[in-house]
Amino acid sequence: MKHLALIPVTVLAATLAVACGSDPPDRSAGPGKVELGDYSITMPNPFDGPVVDLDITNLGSVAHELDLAQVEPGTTLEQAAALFGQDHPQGGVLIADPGGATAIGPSAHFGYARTLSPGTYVFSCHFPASDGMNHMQHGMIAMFTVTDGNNSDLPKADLTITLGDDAITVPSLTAGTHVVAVTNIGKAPHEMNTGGVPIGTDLSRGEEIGAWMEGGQVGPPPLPIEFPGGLKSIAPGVTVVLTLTLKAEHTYMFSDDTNGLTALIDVP
Ligand SMILES: [Cu+2]
Repeated sequence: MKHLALIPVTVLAATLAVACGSDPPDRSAGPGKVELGDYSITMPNPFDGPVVDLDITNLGSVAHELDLAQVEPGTTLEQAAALFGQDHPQGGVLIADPGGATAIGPSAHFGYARTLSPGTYVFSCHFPASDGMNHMQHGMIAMFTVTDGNNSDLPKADLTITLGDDAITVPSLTAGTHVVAVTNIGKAPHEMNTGGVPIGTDLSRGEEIGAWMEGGQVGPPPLPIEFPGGLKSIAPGVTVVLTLTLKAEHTYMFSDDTNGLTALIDVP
């Protein structure tokens, strides 16, 4: 499980804001809007799946993640929060860890679309806050139900990134917004942390970013960094369609830290 200590250390490496209404699923076309705040997650519930298409905006002042877990139906938010407070959550109410989204920077607009089997899911953010607690402990957790009634397809992708056991393969990229199908073609689970810095930045300074994030992202980052959103560990054969917005004149790193794989791409 990847619920703790998830800050990518390479650079290149309130209240519970829970959308828990009982409205019928929205069967209108188009992605569901998800808004991230400091520290809240606002999203549709229930969600008419099994294709879950989310249009995510970070309205907060710091980067957030969306850890994703499938839990037993009937699990309470308190039970889920208690589970994710463990170092290695397992058993109990937890059914699966399908793989959510890695760091999404302030003001970033990010798309996350995939198939999820009908069930009960929890999004939460485990990034450290400056007071020693994490964002989830400040209320950044939301539970949602995925139903099985929608026949919509995954968004059509413009580009493909493959996560293999020996390499991350990324095509040449241009500035702007891209719809990217990310597929795990390997035999092991793989993740894709994503970060961008101005071309020419000393990449060995990545650890400074890691330390700044561990400290709760207080003040400006030690060097300019973009977090367009990435993908937590997905199982072999899984495809998630991400919408990524890339800045010109930046070097982007796509990294699978667990497996020590990286791909560096300059966006002109
Ligand atoms: Cu957060």
